[in-house]
Amino acid sequence: MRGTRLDALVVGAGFSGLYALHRLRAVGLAARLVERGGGVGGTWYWNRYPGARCDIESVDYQFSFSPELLAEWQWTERYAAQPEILAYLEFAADRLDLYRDIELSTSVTSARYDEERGRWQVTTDRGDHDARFLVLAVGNLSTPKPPPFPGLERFAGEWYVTARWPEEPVDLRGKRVGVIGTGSTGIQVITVTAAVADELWVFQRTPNYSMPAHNGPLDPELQREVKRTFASRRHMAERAEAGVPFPAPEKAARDVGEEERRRMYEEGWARGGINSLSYAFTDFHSDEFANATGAEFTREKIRGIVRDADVAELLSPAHHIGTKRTCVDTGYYEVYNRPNVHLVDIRSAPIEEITPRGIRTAAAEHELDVIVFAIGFDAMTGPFLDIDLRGRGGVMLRERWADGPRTYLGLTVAAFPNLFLVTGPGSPGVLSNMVVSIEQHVDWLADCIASMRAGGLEVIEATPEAEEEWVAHVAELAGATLYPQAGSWYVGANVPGKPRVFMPYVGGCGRYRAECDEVARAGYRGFLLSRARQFTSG
Ligand code: FAD
Ligand code: N01
Repeated sequence: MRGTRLDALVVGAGFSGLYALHRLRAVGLAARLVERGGGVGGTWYWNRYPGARCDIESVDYQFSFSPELLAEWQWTERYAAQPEILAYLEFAADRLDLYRDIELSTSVTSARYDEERGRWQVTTDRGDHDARFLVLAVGNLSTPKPPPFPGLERFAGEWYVTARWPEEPVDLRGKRVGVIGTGSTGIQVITVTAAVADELWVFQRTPNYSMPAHNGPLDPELQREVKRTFASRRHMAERAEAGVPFPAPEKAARDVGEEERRRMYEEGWARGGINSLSYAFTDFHSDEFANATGAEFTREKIRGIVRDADVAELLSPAHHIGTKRTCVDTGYYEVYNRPNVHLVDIRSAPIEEITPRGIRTAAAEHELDVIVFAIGFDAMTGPFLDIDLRGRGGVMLRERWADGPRTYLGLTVAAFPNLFLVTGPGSPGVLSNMVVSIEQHVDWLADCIASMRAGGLEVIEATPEAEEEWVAHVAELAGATLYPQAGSWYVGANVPGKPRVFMPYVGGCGRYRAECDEVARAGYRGFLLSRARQFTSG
């Protein structure tokens, strides 16, 4: 088994894979890309559910590397909807002439590192590839959780998983719809569906904090200004904690009085967006008091919007705000004032089964025409572990990560030479504007490969010591915050049996970038680099 001989194989055609293919070509590699979906776009190809849109402002949630793309593309809204982001990625693939090296409707099933030849043998469901470098741009929210409820096969109505929403339109008008899940996805589906469904039943296990989007058409003048100043805007985002171009907070919550705190939160709420409140104070994610002020402010807002006090109470989250990804909405809490929307608390009365007629909880049976599963993803590790990956000596990634993922810089794994992960565990990706993290990761790995080629080197591999140190560093940073305390997908708590390890790097995009740059400047410190099988320490 050898297959098509390549310098690099990229897996995944979302933001990450498209940019990786472009950059690897630019450094002179014969590269190809394989993608499971029938089109490019990744997240934005699969998540066609009603209400899907970004929670980072459109003008920041786009590529920065190409002046041509930037000049030509016009965003229509402050937060673009899924069809527009998908169209943007198709436009980018077209303009960058990527399609000729993309194989769609193709899944990588396994990849084995051949030590003798220093190459990856990759198996797909449509043929094999033989590549020097393997770039897994497989996403971290791309393996949806299958519905775990007994009886689903007997349900007489229609049912949909949000991240596998069909391409043909689904008509929810006049139907009795049940939505399970109130994360970012559920909140978007619920808000839009409430206006069209006859009756909407929301099955909520845990409420989430949601900030107003204040979405609307993008002012053309503002867009022109953004284009004109884009380089400095992106430069600021790249050095900020969350990859967005806002100045870092300067004060701790205790440094200001209650009145001033409230004023700052009100200002944030009026501005809207995912960082409405969290950008107020330096210690928002690390100090109990600071965090409690933001959480209580939001709960007050919920009580102010939702007229039924019992429903408002049920919608009020108890976890530390921001330690699960904060949602962004357009009228979410308001939908609970509608007579056709019913909140079902499945914390106190869990779902027992799906019946032919609907959903039965421990308290009642709800008759439904449609069930929507917005129950999330096997996040961060799922897409990597779905592939049977074997490194040096046949070691399996599934075994190496049995107690939780281990990476060096979130980009590489010891014993898996010439393998690069994009936004892997141990990277700041999921806590940031992902496009900013993706561009940084891809630039770093492409520069690394270019520098290897310039030096006549063929193999790069993280040392176990460097990996160990990085894992400890990621855990230490997280331990100084409130993040690990939440039962979130960041710690694997949403998938039964998954190791409870806090996976993202919480030090922020700016610090992470500096650390990666320093590793490169020091001759790829923490890596072994070799010509053939003769290693030289980096
Ligand atoms: P993806 O877009 O997930 O692409 C990975 C691709 O790899 C997929 O198409 C998948 O089919 C393919 N793939 C996986 N495994 C295989 C395999 N074995 N073989 C072949 N192909 C494979 N982030 C933000 O920063 N801001 C936002 O506003 C935002 N909104 C989001 C909204 C939704 C609904 C979701 C689910 C996520 C959102 N995210 C957001 C996160 C989002 O995933 C990233 O912003 C970004 O789109 C990820 O790009 P990617 O290329 O890394 O991964
Ligand atoms: O998934 P989630 P998501 N029985 O895991 C519930 C990004 N994103 O798809 O919390 C009953 O957050 C679960 O309840 P609980 C963003 O990064 C962004 O919504 O486990 N309920 C929860 O309510 C986001 O964080 C946007 O108690 C079950 C929900 O389902 C990430 O993707 C839009 C259950 C899952 O929430 C994932 O978001 C969409 C069960 N067995 C996604 N299992 C933007 O706006 C799960 N739940 C940009």
